[in-house]
Amino acid sequence: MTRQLGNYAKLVKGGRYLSSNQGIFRQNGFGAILNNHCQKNEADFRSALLIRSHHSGNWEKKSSYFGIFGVVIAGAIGGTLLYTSKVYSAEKVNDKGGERRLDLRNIRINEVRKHNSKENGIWVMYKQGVYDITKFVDKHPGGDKVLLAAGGELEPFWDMYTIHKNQHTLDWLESYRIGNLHPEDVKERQKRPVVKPDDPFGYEPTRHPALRTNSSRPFTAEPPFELLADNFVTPAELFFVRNHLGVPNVDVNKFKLEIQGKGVKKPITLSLDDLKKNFKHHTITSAVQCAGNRRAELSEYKPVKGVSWGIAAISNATWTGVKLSDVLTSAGVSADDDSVQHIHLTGLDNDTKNFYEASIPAAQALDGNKDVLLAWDMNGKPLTPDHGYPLRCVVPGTIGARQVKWLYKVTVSDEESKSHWQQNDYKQFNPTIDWGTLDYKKAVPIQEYPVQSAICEPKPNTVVDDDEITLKGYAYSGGGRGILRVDVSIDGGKTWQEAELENIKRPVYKQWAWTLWETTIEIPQDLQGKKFQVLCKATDTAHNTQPEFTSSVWNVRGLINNAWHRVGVSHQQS
Ligand SMILES: Nc1nc2c(c(=O)[nH]1)N[C@H]1C(S)=C(S)[C@@H](COP(=O)(O)O)O[C@H]1N2
Ligand SMILES: [Mo]
Repeated sequence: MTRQLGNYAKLVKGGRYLSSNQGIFRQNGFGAILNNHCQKNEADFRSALLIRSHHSGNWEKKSSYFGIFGVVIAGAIGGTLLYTSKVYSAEKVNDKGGERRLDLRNIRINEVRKHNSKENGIWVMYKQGVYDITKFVDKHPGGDKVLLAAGGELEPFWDMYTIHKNQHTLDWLESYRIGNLHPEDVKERQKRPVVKPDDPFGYEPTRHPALRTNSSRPFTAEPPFELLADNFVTPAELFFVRNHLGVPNVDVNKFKLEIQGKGVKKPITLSLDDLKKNFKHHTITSAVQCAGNRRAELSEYKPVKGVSWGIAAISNATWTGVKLSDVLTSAGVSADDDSVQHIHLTGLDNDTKNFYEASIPAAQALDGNKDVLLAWDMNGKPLTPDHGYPLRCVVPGTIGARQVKWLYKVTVSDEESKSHWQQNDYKQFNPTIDWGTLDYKKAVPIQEYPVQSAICEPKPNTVVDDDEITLKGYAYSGGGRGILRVDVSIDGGKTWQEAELENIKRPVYKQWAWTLWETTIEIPQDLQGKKFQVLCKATDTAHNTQPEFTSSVWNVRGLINNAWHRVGVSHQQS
């Protein structure tokens, strides 16, 4: 491992791809796999770099490359496919990969699923093909991320980055072929989810297999934290999902957005086309974080109620839409009107009695600089069903709960929304208040997020045999405050080292996106051969910093835990 790797600043200025490849290659096992493989074929390696250094896209493009190298497939296969696909993409692809082969046996899907670990072997499926890539992974150790695809299908990982397949990579994959997926399982796999109009959860979409499901009805899931810090822009398929109700079935041709309420001089109803035609389009990059992110750590201290989120109930995307301020202004709403205090946002998801609803301050909604969007696109594509298709409200810097999905009604009012989620949830209390003493009327709804950060790499319980360790993670603050610093410590906070922040051009006073960071820290003599914790804390541009202990932020609903994030690892003398 080399120290220079974590240097994001270098990555962005000149030769980003080159240094980012090297960086990513060296520091995570996945990258290492890729690198080893490619060195065998130096020409490929170089031309791939060449292609990449010619590429001068915007950050989103760059980040997807960044992602490609960091993530995908989670591993060897994906990496190699992605990698080589850039080199050979000019070639005509005669995609024979994964076709049924008469010389090979049929394998049932249950058997494939069992081969999901290094111990049991690593099998993957592509179309009708079954592949055993254990040997490949053995030869190139350290690629933990490959396990995310183990026992499952490759397509969802490829699709995520819309990578072009090519003959070289498909041939390479075929060399690991061991059989055909049993024809009955092929049929089963092709079935679409069954729509059940009478079931409140009758329209749930198919989700990416890498998502870690916390609950299925309503659906809540987070991406594997191992992948989170690999992409500045989280692929939509991996973006965390927090639904309180079933996904509504929306006919976009009949879809209408209503603007109504106090201070609305002319109530308006707009189709999606009206919105797109009549208002100026804006694209922003903004993180969404559930107020319950990192709740699981709070329950380690004392039990709390709620979805047991890990550290990945947060994601970052680009959003395209129109400003809510423009739409409200066109309806004659003015901030000077005393009855204009709160904007209620209502979604189409409901339990037949109640629709999901939340409200935000009118001052925020009417201020064009706050970038509150009515968005139809996420990462340049229409919103997916889980993220609010066809329209959602994006409220930058504010907790996820206010960023209403499947938005169909905007109501201007002199008071807050009366909804359950505004009044009887998403409020914080001091650590002594328990269920017996809790009075929701005594607290205000959480809106802006405080400063937050977490370590995505290393994984808990990693065994390090080097004399240094690389840390990677995210940091984020609400209200448009950016991240000044992320500090990491290996000795419980006695001494600190400043991490490198990913160098991205951001608007100064409205930093809606998260900040990725990384750094390599030396393991001092007295910790060698021992168990210890690495930890991080961020400081935002208002110089707010994270509290040291979960005990001081603990609250009965388990909300906005932003205590220092700690990961236990151990060192083993090599
Ligand atoms: N209509 C509607 N909007 C909603 C929700 C919901 O259940 N219904 N959940 C909210 C919560 S609590 C969060 S954290 C975010 C999550 O957004 P995501 O699923 O796109 O990540 O959506 C918010 N908007
Ligand atoms: Mo949330």
